[in-house]
Amino acid sequence: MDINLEKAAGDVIKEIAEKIKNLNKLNIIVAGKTGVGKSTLINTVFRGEMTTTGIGKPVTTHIQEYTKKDIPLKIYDTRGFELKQEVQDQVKKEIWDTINAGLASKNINEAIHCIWYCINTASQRVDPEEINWIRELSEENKIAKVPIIIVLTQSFSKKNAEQMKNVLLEENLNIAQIVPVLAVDYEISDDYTAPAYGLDNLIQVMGEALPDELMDTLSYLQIVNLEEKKKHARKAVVAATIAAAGEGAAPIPFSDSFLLIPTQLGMIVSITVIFGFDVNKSILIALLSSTIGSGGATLLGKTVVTNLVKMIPGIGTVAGGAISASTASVITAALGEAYIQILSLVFKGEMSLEELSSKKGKEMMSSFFIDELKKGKGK
Ligand SMILES: Nc1nc2c(ncn2[C@@H]2O[C@H](COP(=O)(O)OP(=O)(O)OP(=O)(O)O)[C@@H](O)[C@H]2O)c(=O)[nH]1
Ligand SMILES: [Mg+2]
Repeated sequence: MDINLEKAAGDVIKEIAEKIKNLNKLNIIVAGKTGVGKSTLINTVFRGEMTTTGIGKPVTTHIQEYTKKDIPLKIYDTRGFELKQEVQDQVKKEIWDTINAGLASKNINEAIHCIWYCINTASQRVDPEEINWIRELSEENKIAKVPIIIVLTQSFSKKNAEQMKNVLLEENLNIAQIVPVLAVDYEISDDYTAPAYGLDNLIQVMGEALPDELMDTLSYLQIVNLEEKKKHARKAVVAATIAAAGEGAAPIPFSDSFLLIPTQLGMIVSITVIFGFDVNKSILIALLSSTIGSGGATLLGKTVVTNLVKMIPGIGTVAGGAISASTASVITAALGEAYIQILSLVFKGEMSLEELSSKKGKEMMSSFFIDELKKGKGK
């Protein structure tokens, strides 16, 4: 049984699109006074520059929702939030109405998953009214339990941010976390620019606060935290490795080894979605041919595995026309890990997406794969 490389790559492309289309939608309310940096924050954390290129439409007097085609994210942006008691109460009520409408829908795609309350660190102090407002919001939240994250924006002074965080901590508010960030580099003087930081931390906190059903979505959407993507992608590798090994340790006949391929391709789909890159067919062909493909058109055929086993003694056995469970899992794990490593280089800007299908890209994938096989042997 031969698996055609072209066809496999084409199937993966289709499955990636399908998986992205079916991701659960993430809905976030972003609140805070005018000019604190809400839009800047949203546009730097998530793909799509939602608040500048997305479609905004009013939901209530003070809440505007932003969506964008093909992006599983909805941002509820509060507008005109001033510290006049009357307006404050109104905004709070509008937030509650929005949360309750989401709860009533009993649909994860309509629920509000998180609230970011933004305070500008550069303002030096938190108004007591603002603390009150957050307290009241978090009190009402006791049943709905929507995670509230206080984001200290424009925290170019880490010292001020730390002070502000401590002041807020002393208030014992019922919130998930307080996270200082600087979304974009901040020019302090001609010769000093404070570098952006903290966004990866915000994503880590989100990862802890959101339900599992939203982890793929969060990974796909966020463009600031590589470790979160890697961690999540490794879960897909572990799942595929277990599936590849099968329930028992029974050898997998070569005539059946094509059964492994869907598992491995499914893993490639998951990792691609988590990284969120626009991977095309030639990249996938490059990846597969430089790892589990032979020079020809077959994937994980007998010759491929026999050669790998010969080249790297200790990764398992090929006996009696069968591949052992341990060999299957070592190869699967190595493929997943090699793909994660190469995509990490793209994330860090050390390699372009186009380069992946070049000779250099293929050589790198191949060498990552071999290194991983060596590490995995005898496990
Ligand atoms: N350098 C730098 N500038 C920032 C940062 N965050 C916000 N700003 C600047 O602060 C100003 C206000 O930011 P916005 O993101 O528009 O603030 P907003 O909260 O969306 O404001 P409204 O939509 O009016 O409520 C803009 O000029 C931003 O460029 C940051 O992290 N770094
Ligand atoms: Mg804005």
